[in-house]
Amino acid sequence: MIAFDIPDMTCGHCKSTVEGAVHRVDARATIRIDLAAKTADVETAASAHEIAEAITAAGYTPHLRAPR
Ligand SMILES: [Cu+2]
Repeated sequence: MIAFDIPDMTCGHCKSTVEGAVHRVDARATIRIDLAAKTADVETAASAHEIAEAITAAGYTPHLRAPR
């Protein structure tokens, strides 16, 4: 699992924008977003770098957390 903090994600619209960005990289990705905690957990075959770039291109600032 790849875990990101995305502090500039604030509402349901942000959530769906980030989900869409991840799914454009990997349509089979599973993404779990906690808006209160401003975190996104992603299960994907894509690399953390690819996912982070897509989220950045969508206008957000992902910070990779250490893998758990
Ligand atoms: Cu928003």
